[in-house]
Amino acid sequence: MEDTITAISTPPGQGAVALLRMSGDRAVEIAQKLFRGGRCALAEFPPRQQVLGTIVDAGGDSIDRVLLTVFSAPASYTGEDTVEISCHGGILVAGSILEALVAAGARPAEPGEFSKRAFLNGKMDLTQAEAVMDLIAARTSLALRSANRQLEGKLGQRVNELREELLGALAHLEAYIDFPEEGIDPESSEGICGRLIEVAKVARDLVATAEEGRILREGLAVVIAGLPNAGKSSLLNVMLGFDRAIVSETAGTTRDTIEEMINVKGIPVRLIDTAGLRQTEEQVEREGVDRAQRELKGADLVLHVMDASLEKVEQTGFTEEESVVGRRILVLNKVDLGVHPSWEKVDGIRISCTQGSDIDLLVEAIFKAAGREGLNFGSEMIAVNARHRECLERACKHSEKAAELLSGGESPEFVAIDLREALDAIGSIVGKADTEELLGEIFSSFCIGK
Ligand SMILES: Nc1nc2c(ncn2[C@@H]2O[C@H](COP(=O)(O)OP(=O)(O)OP(=O)(O)O)[C@@H](O)[C@H]2O)c(=O)[nH]1
Ligand SMILES: [Mg+2]
Repeated sequence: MEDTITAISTPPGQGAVALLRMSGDRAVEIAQKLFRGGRCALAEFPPRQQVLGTIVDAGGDSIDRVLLTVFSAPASYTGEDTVEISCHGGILVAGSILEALVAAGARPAEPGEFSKRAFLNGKMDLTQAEAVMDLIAARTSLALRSANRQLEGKLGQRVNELREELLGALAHLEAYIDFPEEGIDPESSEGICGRLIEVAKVARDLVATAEEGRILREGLAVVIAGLPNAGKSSLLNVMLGFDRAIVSETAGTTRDTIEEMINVKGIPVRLIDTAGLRQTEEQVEREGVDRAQRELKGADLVLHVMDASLEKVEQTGFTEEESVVGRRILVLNKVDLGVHPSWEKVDGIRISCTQGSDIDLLVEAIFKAAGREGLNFGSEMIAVNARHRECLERACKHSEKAAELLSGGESPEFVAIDLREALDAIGSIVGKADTEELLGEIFSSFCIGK
């Protein structure tokens, strides 16, 4: 972390302003080399106050008029001295300033390096650093709220509580390891077991939110499928609100899968239009059908579109395997043309894409189907990601194993192995996976003399 790093923090492209960031011990010194303006040297200028001036290149030619702000360590995002430069938002302007900063001694930052430094400098734990990315990537209000909770440290807090429990249990065990002649009395053993089982339970509850986490971060995969000409592409278009896919009366129009993100009452949904399912000799269409079938395999939900104006056929286009996919909504389309009597008793959502009628019923059904996945993560809105899930599952397994060994009368050394594994797994969630702290814990909170 000795380098001073810099990057353009705003997205590439043309805009009113762009922002460059520079962080590290030499940030102020490097900025000073290129900055002309202000009533005093930047090092003396009050932090967090903008100063107007000009950035010049190595030859002294001005690049742009800018507003510059100094954040003195540790009161900055990274915890280091940081300089932010707001310039005009042109690709060349921001790029030239970046080049000048690098020429003056800064190093181009790697992706996520500012947040990584924030973590290493103790500004945030790992879950919070991850939440920064979630926040930026959030596409619905629900995803945003969940990311914000995590950024506030809610998940970190819960994980730290688990960690404390494990550390406490381990501290107890360590004492017995140090004085083996004493042996663990049954009461202590029971107490430790109870703690471990409780940790495993809470960890498992958190694991259960991983599905919500996945949906909020990646979106619910909703695949529109069915026979050719049923109106699948029309459905995609009407749900998107613009003509994204080609619609035509020719069966077999869509070949490539077409994916767009929509917002279903706060739930991000990846809506995927596919080729009509039918046997075909035509090579390109067959590739389309293959692609449709691949999407169906990864679907969270299938919107099975049928033409309700035609007589109901047993042939659905789905293979036997696809037909048993549990989550499917039958969509009976083209009701404006009249519904064929054979559909009378069939349970499905009746819509017309051309008239846009009852699409809201379908949206409601999608929302409900997503709800079945349990998008109910309580008021705390904690929804773990895949990494957290893996760590939590590991912690769960080892806590339970340790409890089992302990209650089976295993020696404390043996039990401690699993306990440390559990602790390591839990610690990796927030980025504390060392055993250094354990020593402190043992001697500060534990009375050896018992
Ligand atoms: N009357 C009526 N026609 C519709 C409706 N929805 C779609 N259509 C028509 O049905 C035809 C096929 O629509 P598409 O959306 O292309 O059907 P598709 O399922 O995507 O077809 P493929 O891509 O070939 O599998 C077009 O002529 C649409 O205008 C509807 O609700 N009512
Ligand atoms: Mg189509």
